[in-house]
Amino acid sequence: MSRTMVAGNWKMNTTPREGHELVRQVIDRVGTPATKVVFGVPAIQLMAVQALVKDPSGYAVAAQNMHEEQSGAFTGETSAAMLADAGIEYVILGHSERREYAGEDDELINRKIVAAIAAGLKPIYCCGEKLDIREAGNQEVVVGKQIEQALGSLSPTQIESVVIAYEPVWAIGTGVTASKEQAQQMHNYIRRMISNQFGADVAEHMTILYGGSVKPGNAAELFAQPDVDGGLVGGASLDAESFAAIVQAV
Ligand code: G2H
Repeated sequence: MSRTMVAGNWKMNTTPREGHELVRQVIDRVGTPATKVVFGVPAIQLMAVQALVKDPSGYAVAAQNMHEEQSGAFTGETSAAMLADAGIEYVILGHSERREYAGEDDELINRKIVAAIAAGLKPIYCCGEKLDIREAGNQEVVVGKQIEQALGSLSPTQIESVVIAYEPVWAIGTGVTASKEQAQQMHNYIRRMISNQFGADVAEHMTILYGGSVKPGNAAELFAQPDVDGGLVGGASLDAESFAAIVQAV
């Protein structure tokens, strides 16, 4: 099975009406995609977009977050079971904005990942270093520690459900993209880490996405790198023409 994927992360953008139109326009442009295409949409739009992407094949929906507990008195939260029952396939976990604004750390993210997999969801686990870490040359140490804490406890069966998104924080929403060499170097490092812990076969099949100012103009060269399997796309996923062009760059 192909490792490739392009996932849009709309973040807190689009009303339900706008989201419906955006998905319709992407499907109109792309038709049946040559890669897996995922729409990471606001919670209120999950079921409506899920209904929209049933046809043609190749599309799926991601939640942008979920709670780590199965159920209970957690006002305003969404559980893994709720997402799974609604037919949602993916959930984005550990995005740097949730680390920054909701105080999430890799210990909590690990609990969310375990809960997601138990419910049958596929987590898209985000990791990546901040600018000061990159400037000090410590990106491998920091990203390695994130992955160890978030994914280290998983069994070989559990890890097979996980997609990793490497998103250097200094490239998110800034217009600055990692160079293709920087992306390939970190993706290769991550794949070797997965190989060491879970075996070469798991690593060979793992989808590792790049995220951080992916645009139609830089997608093809990033996706051409041997360990870059596609992208997690924020700003450019809000424009149907741009997102369709990125999907077609895989
Ligand atoms: C990183 C990315 C999507 P953008 O957050 O996850 O956003 O493409 O706007 O940098």
